[in-house]
Amino acid sequence: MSATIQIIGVPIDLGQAHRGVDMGPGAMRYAGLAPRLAALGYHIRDTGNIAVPIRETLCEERQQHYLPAIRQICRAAYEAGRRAVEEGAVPLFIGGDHTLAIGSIGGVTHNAPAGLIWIDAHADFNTPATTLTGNIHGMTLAALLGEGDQELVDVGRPGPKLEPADVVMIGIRDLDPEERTRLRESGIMVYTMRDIDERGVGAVTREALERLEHRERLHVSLDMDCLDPQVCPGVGTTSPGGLSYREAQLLMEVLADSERVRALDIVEINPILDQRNQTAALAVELAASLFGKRIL
Ligand code: 6HN
Ligand code: MN
Ligand code: MN
Ligand code: MN
Repeated sequence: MSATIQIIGVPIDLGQAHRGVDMGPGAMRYAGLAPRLAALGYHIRDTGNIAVPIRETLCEERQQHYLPAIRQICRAAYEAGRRAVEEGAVPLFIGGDHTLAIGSIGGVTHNAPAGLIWIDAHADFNTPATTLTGNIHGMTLAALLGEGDQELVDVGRPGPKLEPADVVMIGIRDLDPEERTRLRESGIMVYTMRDIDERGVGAVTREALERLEHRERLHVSLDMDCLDPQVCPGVGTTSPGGLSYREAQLLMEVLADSERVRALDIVEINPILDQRNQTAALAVELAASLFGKRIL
């Protein structure tokens, strides 16, 4: 019996300002996500996209940065993730912006806790009190830890979904001033780009896995802006000095070796800003590495 990967599309673009992130799920499907993973021996179940209202139809929510709709969509993502896990499948959430992780990680931890590996240029650790943009995709991880808008904190089930000790961040290089203070005081283990420069991504990733040793199951949340914009132009919030193609691959390969990954988000791909779908194609290759593709 081969393991099942369930693809769950979440074409949400309400958590940020750039148009086009809603086309991420299509871009990854066109880049061959399902056949690539099937070739590794998985059974692939694509359950389509979660319904997301078109931005233009939500004018009355603009002032609230689309909080009511985001909450609704995250609740649906939560239920999809919860069900996938209960059915023994590995949920693969394809976005869409990073707000979807409020639902995906909540759903995956519904019946049992999991460790979270957060791979991103950003910490997404703002609250409404610290944000400079108001964009909710910059508040995702704070909400998962119980801070910020209560409506987001309580998606799926009331209260925080993770403890700070359950989270490790990799690739961080772009923090807002007050977000940075919050993060330093949070107790979360953060591996910045400097750590990767100095120690190498392999050593950093192995240490990250050790930090989460108390959690057998891992959820990986992969924001494609963790990569350097030169290899990954198709994201909304680019930040220079990111992971190279091989560094990102090695990160996935070391995570795969652990055999503990039980859920994955791939978020923030913006096909409008991309060149010939290369960011989606790279996302597919990274997913393949995470699910056990071997060079030799
Ligand atoms: N992401 N810190 C910035 C903000 O608007 O709060 C950027 C957030 C980026 C979020 O990339 O998922
Ligand atoms: Mn992010
Ligand atoms: Mn980011
Ligand atoms: Mn505002």
